[in-house]
Amino acid sequence: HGVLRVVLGDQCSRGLASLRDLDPARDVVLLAEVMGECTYVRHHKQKIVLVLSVMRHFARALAVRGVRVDHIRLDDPENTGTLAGEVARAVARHAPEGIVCTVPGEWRVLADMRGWEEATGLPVEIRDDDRFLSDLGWFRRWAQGKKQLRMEFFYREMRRATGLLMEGEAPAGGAWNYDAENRRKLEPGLVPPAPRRFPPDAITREVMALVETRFPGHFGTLEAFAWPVTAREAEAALADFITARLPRFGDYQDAMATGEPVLFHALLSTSLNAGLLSPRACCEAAEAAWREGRAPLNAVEGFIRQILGWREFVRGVYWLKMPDYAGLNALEATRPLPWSWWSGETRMNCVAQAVRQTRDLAYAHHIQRLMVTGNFALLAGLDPAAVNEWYLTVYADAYEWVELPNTHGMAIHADGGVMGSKPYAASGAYINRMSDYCRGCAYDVKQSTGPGACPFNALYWDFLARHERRFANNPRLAMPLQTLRKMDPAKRQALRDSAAAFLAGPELDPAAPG
Ligand code: FAD
Ligand code: DLZ
Ligand code: SF4
Repeated sequence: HGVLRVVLGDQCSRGLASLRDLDPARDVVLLAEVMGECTYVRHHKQKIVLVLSVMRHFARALAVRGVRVDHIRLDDPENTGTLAGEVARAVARHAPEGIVCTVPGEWRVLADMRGWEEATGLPVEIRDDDRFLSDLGWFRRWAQGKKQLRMEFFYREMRRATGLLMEGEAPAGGAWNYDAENRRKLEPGLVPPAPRRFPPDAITREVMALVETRFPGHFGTLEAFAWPVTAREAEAALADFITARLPRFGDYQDAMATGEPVLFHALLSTSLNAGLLSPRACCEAAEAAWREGRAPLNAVEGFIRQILGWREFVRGVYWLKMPDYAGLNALEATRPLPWSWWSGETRMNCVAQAVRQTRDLAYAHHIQRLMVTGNFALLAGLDPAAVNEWYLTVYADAYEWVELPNTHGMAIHADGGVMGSKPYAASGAYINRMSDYCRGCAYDVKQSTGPGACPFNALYWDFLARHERRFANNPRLAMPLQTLRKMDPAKRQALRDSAAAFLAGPELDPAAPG
């Protein structure tokens, strides 16, 4: 009668808190594949394959080490379909003296977990998830009394606390942030190296077949599935990134290019978020590459900032602000999601590229998420709940703790400025500067009004005009707002008419054709 140790699909880490004092002679580890977790949003097929395959590989690795594993498969005829149901059944099977879990990555699951004690009549210990570089109590104290939470200041504290890229008390190289050097467009002739792929093994192939039969209507295709599904594969993916792409990660961090979905990005978020890779290992590998002269400081600092800064910061914001955070809608946006976000059928080439790539890979890099679909959602005033659901559905790395602050906060400003001091609104000129998409587009990025004009242009001015009063005192929007105020009224009206015509037109149709 040992302890029942519950491990969720994104908790498949050797050092997980709830596995730490495991007694192999007495305890049982429960891993449960359940319909409820596969369908609370209609996840991309690759995400379900990823999570279930990671669970199956992890269960096998634990069993090999002599741990008693109770692994419930999705197609087990007795499967109740919920985590709570499977915990109850496991309690009946093993009669443990208690249950030990680790705080999950979503508020929804934590609320459920808090009910397990009453449901089972057993003590349930919910341990902090310490697979992060910061601690939530510390974040809460750091945030206390601050009018605005700024990632940059949090990040500096984290650099000091961890010693990463520090030279004594000073930041390596003399500056905290080299973002200004990270703004290059992909030059013609520069071909990014193909990232290492991890083709499905027998276990993954079995899960792929299961997912095709059980979730045929879910978004996405499986053909290109190549994600790491074990810790060993994730380490190989990290090594591949550090040698092949990190040196140019900084320069091209904001670039977008047709047919180049990855560029010099890491492709590590699925592994980090599922628990196959530790954030510290990623940062240390990058720092070592710099110290040994294998990668420049702007690249290494930029990469470490994403993990040590942004990733930790969004998690802090999520747990600080939930559950109210999810319901915020500061800009009172209500428009339904256009069907083209599922079909990829839109004349806007940048959006079509992002959606089609997302369908095939369950991946888009940060600038595509933020400045193409995110920017579109912001400017067109798409309903935040629908936008959030889309982002949580379509990316293989999406769990609410990281998806929600990025979407709600960074991309669409639904949180009214908790995450960022200004909305990331941009016209077509930004996308044209950072990508080659506009060359292949049916719309003209140089035009602002009329049916052939890039929709981002009129939408941008329309957005500012709609929210002119709200942003009147925002210093970071002072310049464009002044331009708007000085604009010839006829021009301003033409922009607003163009935006209105676009928003009422077929591109925004929420329903599938036919
Ligand atoms: P790289 O660009 O190579 O970055 C390296 C690592 O840094 C990533 O693996 C990731 O762990 C971390 N990172 C970078 N930016 C962020 C960020 N803003 N927040 C948190 N971690 C970051 N990331 C997710 O992991 N899950 C999500 O559901 C998610 N949803 C997003 C939604 C929107 C609207 C936006 C704008 C961003 C979102 N991001 C999300 C952040 C970021 O886009 C992805 O982490 C990144 O694209 C993953 O690809 P990569 O591993 O190649 O990242
Ligand atoms: C995402 C996911 C999926 C698709 N399936 C399962 C599952 O069958 N069993 C499980 O324990 N976890 C799964 N997960 C991950 C959970 O949804 C995740 O733990 C929560 O979203 C909290 O991050
Ligand atoms: Fe996107 Fe506008 Fe460029 Fe077309 S012209 S690709 S819609 S930014």
